[in-house]
Amino acid sequence: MKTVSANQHLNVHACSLNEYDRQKITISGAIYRIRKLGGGLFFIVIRDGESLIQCKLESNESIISIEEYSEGDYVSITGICQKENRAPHGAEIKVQSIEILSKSTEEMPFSINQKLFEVGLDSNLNFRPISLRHPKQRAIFAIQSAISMLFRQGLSLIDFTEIHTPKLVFAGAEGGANVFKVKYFERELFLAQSPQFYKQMMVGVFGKVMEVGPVFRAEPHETSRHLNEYTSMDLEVGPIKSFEDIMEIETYLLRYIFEELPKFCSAELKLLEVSMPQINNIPIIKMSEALEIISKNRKIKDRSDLDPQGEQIICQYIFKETGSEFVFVTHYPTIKRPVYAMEDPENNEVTLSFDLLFRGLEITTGGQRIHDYKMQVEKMKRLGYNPDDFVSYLQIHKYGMPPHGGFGLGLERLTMQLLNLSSIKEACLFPRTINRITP
Ligand code: AMO
Repeated sequence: MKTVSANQHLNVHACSLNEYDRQKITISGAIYRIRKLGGGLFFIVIRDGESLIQCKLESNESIISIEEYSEGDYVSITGICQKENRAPHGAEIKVQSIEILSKSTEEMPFSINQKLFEVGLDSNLNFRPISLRHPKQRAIFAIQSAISMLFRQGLSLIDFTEIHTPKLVFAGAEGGANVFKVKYFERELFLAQSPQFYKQMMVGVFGKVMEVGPVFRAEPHETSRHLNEYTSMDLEVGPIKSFEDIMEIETYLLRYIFEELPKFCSAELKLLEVSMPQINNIPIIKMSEALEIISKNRKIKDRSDLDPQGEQIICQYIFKETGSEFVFVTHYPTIKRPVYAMEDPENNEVTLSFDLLFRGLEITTGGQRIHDYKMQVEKMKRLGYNPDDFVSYLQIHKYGMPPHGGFGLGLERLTMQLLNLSSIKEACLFPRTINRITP
């Protein structure tokens, strides 16, 4: 007897059911729905972590009593697999026996077997282990999983090495107040705001490095675009000729991810009716030009950064002019960029850096870094840092570094924009915000 369980045997999927025509098989999963068809006929639909499996039960032919089972019960079903065009994956199981592996003791807080998922954000997040079982919620994270896998795969293909850097760190790399302090025995450490210093250190070792990992920002506000813990997809590379090399790599990588994505999650992309962006060349504009465009729409108070509305105006303008849903905005003001950012030698009020905006939202920051020791120490002093606090980081500058740069791409922000979600919390399995720390 063959056992088909996507949970236990990763190489066998519900979608390969039709390979077992007329054979006796066992599957396991949670009861998704029980449908009475009349004449003693029932459908029990099983959710097996991969997909749905239709099982047909003729109760008058068997000793199985359907009343024993309810939605959510985790069961093991044995029966004969048979072709059925109307069933998911073209096959169903004619049930011979059912074993309950785990009985659901409570009624579901909401239905997860309806086509639409009409549950408010708070209930969705409060009952996250349950809401994520809805096919539409699950689809978000199947797509997200494929994105982060393709990020790593796309960079492996061009010889990047994957690294894993500490999340307990001696200093916040991004400046600002949004750093979490951690009591570390008798000392104080911080939760990493980004892998910035470490990925730079590793350029001196491998030349091209990448990391996908958690980072922490003590955001004291709830917004639709901020989390206090998010997944950062980072790369760092040297030697480079200019920070434009970094934008070229990001263009290649996004093109790769969006071209490959349908191969890994076409059913989920279809279920969520995702409109895939087309990437040819991504338009590039300077921050000063962006501000000019925005000022034609409305007054600008702060000329050092783009606010959310400004980002939307720029994206709408670029889409109208070029058809691109992405735009690089370059040369951000020095006062708005962290201490490691390389200043433009022709105008030190701006940096050789960029943000990438996608459908009205910043999803990436990147740029060239300072590689010269004197220049880095001078900038630290100018910004009020004590270089003695950064001795281990400054080793890279002291002992020779190539011109280098990189970027950080927020996985949840990319997911949110691609899937047209209204809050970043929907793009995070278990979001952390100032008001939410469970589940
Ligand atoms: P930055 O701080 O701009 O740059 O962050 C990079 C990207 O991370 C995402 N992001 C966030 N996502 C969710 N919640 C937040 N609170 C949050 N903050 C940032 C955004 C943003 O574009 N070290 C640099 C990157 C680099 O230059 O390599 C950095 O971390 O998508």
